[in-house]
Amino acid sequence: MADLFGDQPQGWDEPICPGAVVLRGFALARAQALLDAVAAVVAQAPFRHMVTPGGQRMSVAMTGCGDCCWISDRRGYRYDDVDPDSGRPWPAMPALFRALAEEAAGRAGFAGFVPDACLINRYEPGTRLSLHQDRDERDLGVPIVSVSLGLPAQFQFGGLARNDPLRRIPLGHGDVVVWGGPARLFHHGVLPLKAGRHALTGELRINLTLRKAR
Ligand code: MD3
Ligand code: FE
Repeated sequence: MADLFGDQPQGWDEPICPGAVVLRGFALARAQALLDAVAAVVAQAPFRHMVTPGGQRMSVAMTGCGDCCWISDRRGYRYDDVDPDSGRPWPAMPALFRALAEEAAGRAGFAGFVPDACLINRYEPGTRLSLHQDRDERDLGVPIVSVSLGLPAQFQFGGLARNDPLRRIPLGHGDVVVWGGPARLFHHGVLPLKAGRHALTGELRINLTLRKAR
C-alpha cells in the first residue's frame, strides 16, 4: 500500500492562521511513551490546582518539568525553577518531550526550537481553561508547541485583542499545534471537556505545552 503520510510520522498538516499549524496525529506513535514520561514527572511533582492572583482555584490541574515551570498563586503568574509544593527543582524535561517539540517546530518553520519548560495540564470532564494569552515567557518571538493526549477537546482562539472573534478547533489524541509568529500572542482557551473514555488516559485529557521561558 502507498505511504499515505509521506515523510510525516503520521497525520497531516492543517494551517490555521499565519504562524499557527495543527499537525494532526504528529505525536500518535509516541503517545504511550509520552504518557509514561508524564507519569514519571507526576511521581516527582504531583498535579495540583493552582490559584489565580484573584484567588480562584483553577479547574485544570497542572504540573510541569524542565529548568523552570509556569506557576500561579496570589502573588501572580511567573516561571519558577522550584516547585512551590515540594521546595525542590522541577523534574528534568524528558528527552522525548524536547525531541518531539523540536521536530514539530521545525516542521512548522521554526527550526532550532529548544524548550526549557513544559507545563502539563490535566482536564477532567467539565474542566475548562478560560481565554488568556501566554506572555510570561522572555522571548515572545519563540513559538509554543502543544501536544494533546487522551480525550478530545474544543480549543478556541481569537486574536491579539480579547474581544476579537473566536474560532473553534477540535484537538484530539496525538494532535500537535505550533503557535508562533503573528499567532504567538493570540488569546486562546479550552471549552469544558465533554465526558468520555480514552483507551490510554481513561476519563482525562492531558495537554503538554513546550515553551522557551528564559
Ligand atoms: C495559542 N493550554 O497551557 S494548548 C496553556 O489545551 C494552554 O491545555 C491549552 O493554553 C490546553 O497555556 C491550549 C494550545 C496553545 C498553547 C499556547 C498558545 C495555544 C496557544 C500560545 C499562543 C497562542
Ligand atoms: Fe495558553
